[in-house]
Amino acid sequence: MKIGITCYPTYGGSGVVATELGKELATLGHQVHFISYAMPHRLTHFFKNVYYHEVETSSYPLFEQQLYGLSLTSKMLEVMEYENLDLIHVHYAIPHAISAYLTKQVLKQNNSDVKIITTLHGTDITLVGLEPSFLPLVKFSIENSDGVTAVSRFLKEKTLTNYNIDKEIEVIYNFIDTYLYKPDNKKKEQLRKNYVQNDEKVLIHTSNFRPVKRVCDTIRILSIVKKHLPVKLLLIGDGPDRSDCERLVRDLKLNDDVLFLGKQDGLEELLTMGDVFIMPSQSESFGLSALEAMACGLPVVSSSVGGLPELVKHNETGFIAEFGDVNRMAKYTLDLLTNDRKYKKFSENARKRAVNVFDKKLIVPKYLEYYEKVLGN
Ligand code: GMT
Repeated sequence: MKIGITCYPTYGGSGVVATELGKELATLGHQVHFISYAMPHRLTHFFKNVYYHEVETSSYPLFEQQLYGLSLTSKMLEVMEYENLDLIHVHYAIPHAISAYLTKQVLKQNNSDVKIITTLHGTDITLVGLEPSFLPLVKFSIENSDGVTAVSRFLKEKTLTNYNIDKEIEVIYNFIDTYLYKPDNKKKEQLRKNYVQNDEKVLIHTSNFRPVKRVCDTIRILSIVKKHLPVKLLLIGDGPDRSDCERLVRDLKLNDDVLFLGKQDGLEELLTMGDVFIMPSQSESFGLSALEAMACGLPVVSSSVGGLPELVKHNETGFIAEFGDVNRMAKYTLDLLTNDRKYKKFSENARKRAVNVFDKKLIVPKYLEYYEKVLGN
């Protein structure tokens, strides 16, 4: 197949899923054309069968706002003209799905066609898409995609009810390369020497530090756990809430206990040095970073919002608690860190669940089957 993929190229989970999917499809022999405003950050080097088309935006003084959606449509049309794609798969509805729809309409004028598949990832449905300025277009673009997938059952239900849509939506979970993301005790020991003392436990959180992630809650959880055992919190990533978090750390006098590592590549290595992964989000359609941690053998203590209960099996691969309930999350964390047998069992369960349910070898074929279905093959 010849497949176009549009996604946000930066650090967000939707871009990661889109890029890893494209790389896998290319490995399977399909031709993949990424169309975006920058090179997706996981396209680190040359991959056979992968092409990248950069969307240029105009900075003409009349346009106070950038017209990205229109520039993207033009680039999709250009790629279609020269590459004759079978389908365009857009990740994150806004504005990608509407640009793809426009592309399809222009092609129709020339008696040509392309199938459009939209994958809904999270805040495109639960937050941004609900803003009155976006809602009608998000609804329209979902209704007029040839195929729609959602990354959890939760997100599918939210889409159908919040937008009053009557459309088949296929649930295809996020996936992980469990060969790359795996427990590694040797690496764990080496890395820990750089950050923590021998007897200290390590809590890890990775995110883009947006308010929905509630990163400050990870610090509150640490401050409770720390009263009972030596422990450090590694915060990986950056974003709007970082300054608030740093302020809270100073207020609670936890300067030596919370390490801000900023944006990092090579997460698969850093995660191996953690003991428990903390995800206290207020909204989370799936929780890809929790899956990355599970694949590395880290039990997850998370909130119970959105699609998280579909990923984290309570009292088996970790624990879930109501969002904001830092006392309960701290209690669960302590329970894991003070009971070696339980910890070992949960760690094994987390790894097993990642391998048996969410490995890329199981999920990527589901996308391919869905492509075939939409193409009518
Ligand atoms: O919806 C977002 O906030 C953006 C998106 C992203 O690009 O990071 O995140 C969502 O997509 C991920 C990949 O499918 C999911 O694992 C995340 O749970 C989801 N984020 C939220 O729902 C907040």
